[in-house]
Amino acid sequence: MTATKTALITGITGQDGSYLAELLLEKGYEVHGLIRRASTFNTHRIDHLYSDPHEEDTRLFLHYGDLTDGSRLVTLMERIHPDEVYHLAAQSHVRVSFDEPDFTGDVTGLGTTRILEAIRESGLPTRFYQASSSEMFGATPPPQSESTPFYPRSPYGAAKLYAYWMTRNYREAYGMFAVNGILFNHESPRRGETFATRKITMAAARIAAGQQEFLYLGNLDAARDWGFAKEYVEAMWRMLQIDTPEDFVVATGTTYTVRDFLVLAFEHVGLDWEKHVRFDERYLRPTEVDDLIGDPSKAESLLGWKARTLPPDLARLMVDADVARLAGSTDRP
Ligand code: NDP
Ligand code: GDR
Repeated sequence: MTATKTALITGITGQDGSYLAELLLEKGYEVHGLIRRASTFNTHRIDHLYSDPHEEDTRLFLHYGDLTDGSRLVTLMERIHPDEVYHLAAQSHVRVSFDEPDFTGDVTGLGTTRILEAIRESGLPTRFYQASSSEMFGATPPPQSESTPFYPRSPYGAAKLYAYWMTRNYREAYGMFAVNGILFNHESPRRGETFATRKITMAAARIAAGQQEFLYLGNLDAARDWGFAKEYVEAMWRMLQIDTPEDFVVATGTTYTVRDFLVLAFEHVGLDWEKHVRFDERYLRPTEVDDLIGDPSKAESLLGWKARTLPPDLARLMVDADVARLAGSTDRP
């Protein structure tokens, strides 16, 4: 098949990058991904998409690179000439950002500037997607929309807010097609194992199988607008297909607490969560985001995008996937 368009995905080895790569390959794109060199393999989420680059019909290409290495990003832009860049790479863990604020600012904040500069330097008409976050709203009460004031509550949220404004600035200053997708939490069986939902669904599966007794968690009262990652990458793609670059909130419009999610996951395997969950203060954050509910009406009307999977189904599908993985019936992420 001759590729229709060429895309570069940073963060292709992450949860969203893997779903987006699948979507773009299905749409006929040639897909390039930025990966970090590690001493162990970090490509398990995309291994099923990868084929020998010597084969003629290969449309997925991986390149070593790091967001802290601006010259490498310039070289890759010149080599790949992408029509679209989806910038998903980041130090994405909010709790970890309190331990590593400097690193998080460098990668999650400045990393965006480096890639925007690489695009500007290239002079190409590349369209740019920035993975902005509901964490930028932080302490501002819900519902949160594109016009809600920002009030980040973590080094991660502050770094994302800097990247948000840099994206807007490159759009306004240089006329670049650069957009912010302000995505609320989205989860899946591919979610990193230290994020709350996945920690819960893995524990539910392991406890039900008799392989674990207790699950240690922090704040159970925080409320989040949780959707399904596989659906959210479709919204990213749609944002780069419209005529005028604009920023969009992507969310379900519903809210559930961490405790609600626990109930949903544990009930699905017939367990009483209260017998198994223990508190550990190490999972608390110095400043917490208490309540997020996105208003996705702009994405619904201008992108024709609407979340289909809500937290009850999301919790069940994630638990089912972890139960299957534990039983060895699938190793597919
Ligand atoms: P993940 O943590 O699963 O993936 C992060 C990706 O970034 C990985 O591919 C990781 O590589 C890569 N990465 C990290 N640091 C660097 C670096 N220095 N140089 C190059 N690559 C790097 O995140 P998600 O898929 O969940 O999220 C995607 C993006 O969307 C992130 O920017 C996140 O902050 C943002 N976001 C996520 C939301 C969510 O609910 N999931 C909501 C709103 C925004 P490696 O595999 O080697 O670690
Ligand atoms: P979040 O997701 O901080 O919203 O950021 P996370 O799953 O880490 O936390 C959600 C809520 O759960 C509470 N919590 C715990 N969290 C973790 N990780 N581990 C625990 O043991 C635990 N116990 C309770 C947290 O305090 C919090 O209130 C995610 C990331 O994907 C970001 O990159 C993204 O930008 C935002 O979602 C939108």
